[in-house]
Amino acid sequence: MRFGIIGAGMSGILAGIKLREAGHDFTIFEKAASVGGTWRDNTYPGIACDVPSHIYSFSFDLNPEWTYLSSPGAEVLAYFEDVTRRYELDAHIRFNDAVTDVVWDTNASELGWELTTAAGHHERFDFIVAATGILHHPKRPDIEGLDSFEGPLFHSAQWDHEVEVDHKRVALIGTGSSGVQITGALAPRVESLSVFMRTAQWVVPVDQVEYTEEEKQVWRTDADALEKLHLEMAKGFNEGFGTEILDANSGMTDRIEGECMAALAKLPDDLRAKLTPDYRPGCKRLVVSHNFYDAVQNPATTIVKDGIERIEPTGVRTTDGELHEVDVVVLATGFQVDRFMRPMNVVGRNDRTLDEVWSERPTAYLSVAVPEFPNFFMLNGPNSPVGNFSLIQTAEMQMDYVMQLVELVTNGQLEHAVVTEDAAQRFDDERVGAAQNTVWATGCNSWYLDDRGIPFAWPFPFSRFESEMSEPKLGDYELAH
Ligand code: N01
Repeated sequence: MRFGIIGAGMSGILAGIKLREAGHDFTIFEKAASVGGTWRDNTYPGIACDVPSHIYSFSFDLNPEWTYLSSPGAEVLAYFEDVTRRYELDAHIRFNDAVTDVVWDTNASELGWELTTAAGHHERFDFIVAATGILHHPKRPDIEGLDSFEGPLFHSAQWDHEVEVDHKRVALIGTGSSGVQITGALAPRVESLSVFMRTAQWVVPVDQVEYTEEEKQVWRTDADALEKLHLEMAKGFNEGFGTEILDANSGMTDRIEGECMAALAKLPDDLRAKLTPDYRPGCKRLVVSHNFYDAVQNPATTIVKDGIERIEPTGVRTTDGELHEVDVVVLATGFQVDRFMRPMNVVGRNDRTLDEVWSERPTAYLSVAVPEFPNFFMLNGPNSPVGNFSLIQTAEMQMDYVMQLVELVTNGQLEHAVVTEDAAQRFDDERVGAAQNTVWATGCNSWYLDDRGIPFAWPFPFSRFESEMSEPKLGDYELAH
């Protein structure tokens, strides 16, 4: 069996490790020159993983060396590079070659996927694992005059390190997780930081916990202690952020609100008024920060709540008529979360393209499979659990599920792993129903919402995801004749 893996970020690396372990033949296609995905691309000042590092690690490769509870982005990237090296994946990765087409070929005697890259490379595979990420395509905001700005202007995920920001006047548009981390890092460095905040965010204050040499030494020498830490943290996060948070009126939601309100209460009145949200915590992804409340009180920082009228050559004009003159504009405006592997041309059975199937919005049976796309799986695909917990754990569960489907194909129980239309529709109907009862649907705008305003993330308790991924339901797949 031959596997084509698309993407050498966290999930693609995981897929390679699992396939290598099982003795399969695979190639990982990576459009960039190195591994790491989002952690390679996002290098903005202040970047850190706000999910604790000891759960943002592969369960089979825990890392005693994490420096902080939430370690800096460069450290997370170094971890993935190190894993790639130690599991000898480099030789399997085709760098600097984007996949352009993946077509289910029915002409050859053996059915399979014909994969083509931008460089004109063709290869045939029995299975495809699309590990292309969710937060991948930067979203440029629809603001008039964006191209008229005379100075440097760039997206948070495409930070231009050639541009000097120290002692400069900087405009930062967007206050999601990226914008808040950038605010914390830039405020002490710049002449002025104008933070354009369209909607106040719930920002949970946390301590920045640095691990001591003694703690690391324990984890280096006692694998059980390290695993216990990982399991306990994962349990807490999955129960809390994977389950309890779904309920807008849960005790956890109230506790989070209390913590944020206590931090807000220490701010001057005008700042508190600007920064206090008017929706339930958890409706948008919670932002977590150890330095945001200090940064907003830095004399260099101004929180601008007036809407943006347009960008002009010298700055940002707000709806009150004021021109905020700046040297640099940073767009921390998020990602196009409905793209997934597209614009890749993916053509399944009966010439159905993924673009057609997803013409309204992307969906996937149990977040992994799409009808008419045999032996084609996604990691962190549409309807996956997302939020304030580890996407690594999600991808690991999805990959274990995929490996079981592969086994069903290799042992002949399935001719190909292709989910039935009926099963996919049933899942989607239930998912959409459940999604409308979650905190995400309680009156805020966020990247969790689809074009109809319905949350697309996994809306059930995390335990249900674990149970669905533990074993494929054979009856939901087309059985071998
Ligand atoms: O993007 P976002 P992000 N005019 O979409 C604003 C992950 N992540 O890159 O709230 C003005 O959350 C928009 O305003 P509003 C994490 O999953 C993880 O920050 O829509 N403003 C909002 O403030 C996260 O959730 C880590 O009113 C405009 C911001 O831009 C996800 O990435 C770190 C605008 C976009 O926020 C995305 O976070 C960083 C406009 N036209 C990110 N358009 C970890 O530590 C948009 N905005 C793991």
